[in-house]
Amino acid sequence: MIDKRSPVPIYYQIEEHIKKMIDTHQLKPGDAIPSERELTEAFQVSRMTVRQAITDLVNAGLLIRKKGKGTFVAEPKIEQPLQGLTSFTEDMQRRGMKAGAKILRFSKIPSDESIAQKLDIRTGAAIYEIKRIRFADAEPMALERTYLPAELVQGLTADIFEQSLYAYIENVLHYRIAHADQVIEATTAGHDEIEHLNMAPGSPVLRIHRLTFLENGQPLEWVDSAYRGDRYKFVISLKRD
Ligand code: 16G
Repeated sequence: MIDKRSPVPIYYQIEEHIKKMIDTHQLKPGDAIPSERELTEAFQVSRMTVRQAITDLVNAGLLIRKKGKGTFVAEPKIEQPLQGLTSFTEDMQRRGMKAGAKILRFSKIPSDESIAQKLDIRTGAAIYEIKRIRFADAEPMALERTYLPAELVQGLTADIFEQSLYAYIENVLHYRIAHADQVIEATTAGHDEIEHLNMAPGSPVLRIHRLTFLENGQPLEWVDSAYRGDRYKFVISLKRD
């Protein structure tokens, strides 16, 4: 399985070998992979070579190193389609997972200039500010800060955000959510993500900004969220016209 005369570097051949075992389910999420020593003996290569292969797979998110315990096969990342304006709750339901939320902040405050501009309200007008952790089953996936114009969505309470905001907007307030502008960029975990998403300092985070509009063109929400880079990937199918 490892060809030492091949021009393909040996560490790369080991990576491909482990990847294949994951793809073919010989190694499943949560399984421990053999120790460096065992792999060194099995492949008859240096420990450095084995370590390089494993480090690459850890960096690619396919394996996880747990201090003092060993190296394990990672859970596959959640694939989030980029088409369609959906809520976190709907996304989880579609995957057969349970959406959860933990509210860290719920307050009604005067908007600063920057949020006011985005929500197209005057500076100082009341807004709701909600900070919550979003869970897929019991696993924390994202940290979300949501800002809504208080005049538009009167009577909001914290428990609405433990369930689905979009369900409340559509089924109780009977507004039609129409479209959104969204930006995704790569960053690393800050203090908040390290604390609330159980991430190690420096871990990758996908930061997403969403400005959502109602059918009449009025901005409904400005959302600043951070998704775990080790658990999420975004997919889209493209058509050339
Ligand atoms: C998603 C949206 C967020 C929206 C929330 C409503 C992104 C990046 N963000 O998390 O803008 O407020 O869904 O979810 O997709 P809910 O209806 O489950 O409360």
